[in-house]
Amino acid sequence: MEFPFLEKEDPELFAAIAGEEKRQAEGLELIPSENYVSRAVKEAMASSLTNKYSEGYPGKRYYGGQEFTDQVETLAILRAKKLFGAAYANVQPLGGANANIAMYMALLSPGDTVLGMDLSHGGHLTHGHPVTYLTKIFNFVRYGMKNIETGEIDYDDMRRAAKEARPKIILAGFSAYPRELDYGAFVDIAREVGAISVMDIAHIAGLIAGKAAKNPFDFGFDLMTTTTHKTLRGPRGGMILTRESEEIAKRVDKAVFPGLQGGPHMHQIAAKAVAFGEALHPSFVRYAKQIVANTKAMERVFKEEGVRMIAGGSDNHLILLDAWTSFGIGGAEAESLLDRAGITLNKNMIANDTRKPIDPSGIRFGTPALTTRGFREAESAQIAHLMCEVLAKKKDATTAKEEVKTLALAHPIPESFA
Ligand code: DSN
Repeated sequence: MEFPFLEKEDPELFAAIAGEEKRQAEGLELIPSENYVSRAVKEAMASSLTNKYSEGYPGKRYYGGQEFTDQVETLAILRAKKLFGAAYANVQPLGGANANIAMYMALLSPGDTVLGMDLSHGGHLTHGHPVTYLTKIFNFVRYGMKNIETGEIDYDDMRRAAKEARPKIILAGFSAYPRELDYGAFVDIAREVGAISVMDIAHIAGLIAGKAAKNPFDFGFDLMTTTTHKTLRGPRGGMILTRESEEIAKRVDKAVFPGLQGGPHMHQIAAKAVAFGEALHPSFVRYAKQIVANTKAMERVFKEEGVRMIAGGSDNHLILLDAWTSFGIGGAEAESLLDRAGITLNKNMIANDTRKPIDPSGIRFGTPALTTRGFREAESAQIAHLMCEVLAKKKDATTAKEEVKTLALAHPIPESFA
């Protein structure tokens, strides 16, 4: 992307951005929560909408001059509802954590209980990890996997915990779990104990939108929270979707504004609208299905190589690999070795990890960004082989980097995404 004014007016800052543009173009991006957004999304983000204050919602604002911002936000809401089959959408949350916090504020009183997935089993910090301030306000009870080798969730234990703790929210969703959840079981348990069922779809929103994963709303979930910038391939931001309850949707709107946020970032909301429009296009179904096909191609290689994957493999866009058991190196060293080879991913705790978060046993990676670049099964398998060679120290990082560069150059970021 060209930045003619920035280059002239602030060369120091321009150099940093140019460096990052080059890094993204020449390396292979395997962090499963990252992607390349389209030029159209970037143009909306860079628009004059960033100049505008628009506290409130379409038709009910606290400042004048909202003729066009109302059009922008209404478009984003309409497209979000269509994409996920929701009756209501709030597109103002600034990110996924903000969306989850607003969801808690909307549905809970201080001291209420949430039943959510353990972080080390794939959950998220905002699902109740003790390092967050959320745990000073609400009570979090956790569930996890029954079988780490298959990824099966312990639904019996979840039911028992729900009956004992009587949570107000049963929260599904994850940031490092590679299997489909049994949504029917979540909804059944929530209804048995009178809880509201919420699914945090941040990681798989694009797979749901592209029909490569099931839609929790089809199973009766009450609410979904999400980011818009991962598999959904939109700008950095969040969103809250309500399946049918107007009363819940009104509580969500009040929690987002004025409860937690001030003026919405209308340039980001415009970019969300653009991304939702792209995700409604039939080509997005092909994209989402290719993400999963590419993960499966990597999974096959790791299985052949006898590498231990948490949950035994993947049904979605990400793989969690046990580097410690498979290669005798910690996650930090694995991340660093691959980084030097031009393959970017992140170290990650695994269930029942014996190591520390700063140097855990696992690495987490996935295929959304590679798929945007046009990688298919053969190249995905080639990357998995290369990763095994580097992690087993059969190939040094410098040699691997040449191979990575050749792969990256053969699959440049498409012009409409560069
Ligand atoms: N940081 C996000 C991820 O990488 O999954 C979740 O917050």
